Amino acid sequence: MKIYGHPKTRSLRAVWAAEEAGLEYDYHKVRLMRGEHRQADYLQLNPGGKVPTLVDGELVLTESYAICSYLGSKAHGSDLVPHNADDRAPYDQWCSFAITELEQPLWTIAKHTFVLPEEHRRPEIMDTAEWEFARAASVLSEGLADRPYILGETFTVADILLAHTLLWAANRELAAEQRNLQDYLQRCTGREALQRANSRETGKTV
Ligand SMILES: N[C@@H](CCC(=O)N[C@@H](CS)C(=O)NCC(=O)O)C(=O)O
Repeated sequence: MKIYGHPKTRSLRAVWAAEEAGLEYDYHKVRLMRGEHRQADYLQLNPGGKVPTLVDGELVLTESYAICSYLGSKAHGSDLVPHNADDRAPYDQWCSFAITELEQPLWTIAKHTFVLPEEHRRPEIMDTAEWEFARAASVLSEGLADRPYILGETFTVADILLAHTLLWAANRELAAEQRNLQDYLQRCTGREALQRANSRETGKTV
């Protein structure tokens, strides 16, 4: 199994999931600054020229949410992805919330700061995006309440997506102000699997 990624990107989600799942994989760094994600051989795997990408035998998978869910389901005996429909329903809800509600304002900020070509950037969108992020964070805070993880006692892939997105916000000085979200972020980022994932991506030992 091979994971294509780059430090400080959404590929951390995939590597974190692989580490939580205890799976063996090769990590292949796609040097974004050198444009390796725009080269023909990489575009064959990921036509959008993005990281992460997962290759597992014949399977080529893009989209961090799909990759994390696949890796979690592949981990025998783990609860990273719920097995029954009743638990799977809120799991899907919070995974979707992470990528469509919580992440989107951050992605808007990133796009209009450094991702888009300069002529397509609209700096005036920043206030709206920050306001949207704050609104999504308060929905998450209410949903989490006083539970350790979003589904309760069990850490799942939904926590990887949510915590990675909160970490992304904190690194952009948009830390969620709610106490329960701060504790949640600390709890999730304190996991050893994340430390291993970080060293796998950066090559630095912890
Ligand atoms: N929806 C995709 C987004 C992937 C994405 O946009 N990745 C960024 C890094 S976080 C990327 O590869 N950017 C390179 C580029 O757009 O040129 C996912 O969740 O996997």
